[in-house]
Amino acid sequence: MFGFFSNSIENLKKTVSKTAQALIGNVVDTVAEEEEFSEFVLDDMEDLLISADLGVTYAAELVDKLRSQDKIKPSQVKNYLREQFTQVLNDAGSNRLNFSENALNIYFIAGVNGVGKTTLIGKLAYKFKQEGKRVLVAAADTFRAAAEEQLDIWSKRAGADIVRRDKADPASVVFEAIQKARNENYDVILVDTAGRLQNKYNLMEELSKIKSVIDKNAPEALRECILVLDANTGQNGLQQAKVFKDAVALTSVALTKLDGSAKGAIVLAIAKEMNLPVKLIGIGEKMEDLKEFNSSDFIEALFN
Ligand SMILES: Nc1nc2c(ncn2[C@@H]2O[C@H](COP(=O)(O)OP(=O)(O)OP(=O)(O)O)[C@@H](O)[C@H]2O)c(=O)[nH]1
Ligand SMILES: [Mg+2]
Repeated sequence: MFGFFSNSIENLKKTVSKTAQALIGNVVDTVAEEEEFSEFVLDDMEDLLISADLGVTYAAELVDKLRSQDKIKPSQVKNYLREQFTQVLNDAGSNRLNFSENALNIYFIAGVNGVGKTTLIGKLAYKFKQEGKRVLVAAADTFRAAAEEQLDIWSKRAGADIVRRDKADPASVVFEAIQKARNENYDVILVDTAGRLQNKYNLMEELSKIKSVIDKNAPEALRECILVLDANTGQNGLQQAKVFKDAVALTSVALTKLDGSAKGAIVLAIAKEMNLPVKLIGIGEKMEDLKEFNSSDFIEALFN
């Protein structure tokens, strides 16, 4: 599917190099030369995993497994982490973006303000256009003054069409987009939503209202509810994921701004704590800077 964006492991390695150092390099440097997993060594390891943004619970779990065994030696710590991380990513489910040929595909995009929702939609619109699809974007962020204009610019750039109604109710914009897509045979609707309203409660209310318009009018077309997270927010992203998961049934995560981030371990924390697969990664501000996330490539890039 993503042939157009296919990228070498070498580029991915560059993207995750800071994460690899924080998460694996530092642990290996500290642990591998030790004779055994003493309490002292295990404490150091736990601290390093936590500061790499793996999360307190997950870091403790990884260290506890080493505490209660004597088969794995400190010199094998890299391999141990590799096995653990591989399993967690596999358990969280497939990384492939759901898509059905010859049907309408709706992607609902949510996340707090500034994480990169609108940019992701521009990139996704472009990707689908490159694949010859008919793409409609729905400007359901009617709260922030410049939001619709920004989406308009992205959709023109990508060659997609847009439904926008200044200051209208976001749910009605999505309703209209679904009608238009049906009447005019679109393949894809990308729904852009607000990242900030008067308060968090209002935002969650609005998101579930938009979601229920889709559930009522095109339940068979809803392909993904994607939470967009900024890789640099680290553990804070996990808190965001919990709030959004309660409001709308998330199916996957898009991790943006992974370029240059040292906090890419959030991919693992999200898989572990939320059981959500990361499906897309943003690695820059340009239209082409979107990649399909692939667990085994990610592991490969982290560990080699
Ligand atoms: N480096 C980098 N910057 C990104 C990436 N994705 C988005 N950005 C930048 O992040 C900033 C915010 O992006 P938006 O797409 O406007 O974020 P948003 O979530 O729609 O924001 P709101 O509509 O205010 O909620 C912009 O300056 C983007 O260029 C990425 O993958 N890498
Ligand atoms: Mg936006």
